[in-house]
Amino acid sequence: MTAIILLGPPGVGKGTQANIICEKLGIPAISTGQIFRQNIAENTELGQQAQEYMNRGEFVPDSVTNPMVEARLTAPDTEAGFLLDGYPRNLDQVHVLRDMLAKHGKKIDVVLELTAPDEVLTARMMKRAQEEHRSDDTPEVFQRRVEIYHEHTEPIATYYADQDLLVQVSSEGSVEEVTQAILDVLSNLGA
Ligand code: B4P
Repeated sequence: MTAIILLGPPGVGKGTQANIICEKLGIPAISTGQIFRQNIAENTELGQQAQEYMNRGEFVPDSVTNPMVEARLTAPDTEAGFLLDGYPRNLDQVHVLRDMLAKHGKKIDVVLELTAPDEVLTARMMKRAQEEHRSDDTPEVFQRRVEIYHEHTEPIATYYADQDLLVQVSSEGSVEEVTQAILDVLSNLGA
C-alpha cells in the first residue's frame, strides 16, 4: 500500500500532478477541492455548505471536510493506496487523518511538498482563471488563499518534516519535469 499526501500552496499544481501520478501508480487521487467543486456544480447539500467559504478563499470547516475524507478513505479502491491532494490543510486535519488511518491499521508513507515562488503561483492562477472561470481565482480571493496557506498549512510541513516524512519538490519546471521529479522521489522510496 502506498499512502501519499501532496502538499503545496494554491495554484502550485497539486491537482495537475495528482492526476498524472495516480494514473501511473494505479491509485485514486482524492482531491478535497475537486470534491467540493463537483458538489457545488451538482448543488448538493455538501456543495451548499462549501460554496460560501470557497468563494471567500477560506477553508471549508473541518466539521464538513473531515467526515467527507473519512467516508472517501473507507472506499474499497483505496486498499492498494491513495494520494491525498489538498488534505490535510491545517494541524487539526493532520491529527484527524492520523487517527482515522490508525483505526484501519494504515499510515502515511510520504508527504510531497510542491514549492514555487508566489509570483509563479499568481501567474498560474491568472492563466487558470481565463480557462476555468473558478469563483476563487480572482486576485483578491487568491491572495487570501495564499495568506491562509502561509498561516495554517505551512506548519503542517514542519510537522511532517519532524517525522521524516517530508520531501520537497520544486514545481517551477514544466508539468513533465515536475512529474519526473516526483516519480524519482517515489522510486527512491520504493513506492
Ligand atoms: P484546491 O482545489 O486544492 O486548489 P488549488 O490549491 O488552487 O490548486 P492546485 O495546487 O491543485 O493547482 P492546479 O493543479 O489546478 O482548493 C480549492 C479550495 O477548496 C480551497 O481554497 C478551500 O476553500 C477548499 N478546500 C480544499 N481542500 C480543503 C481542506 N482540506 N480543508 C478545507 N478547505 C479545503 O494548478 C494551477 C494551474 O497551474 C493550472 O491551471 C495548471 O494547468 C497550471 N500548472 C500546473 N502545473 C504547471 C507547471 N508545471 N507549469 C505551468 N503551469 C502549470
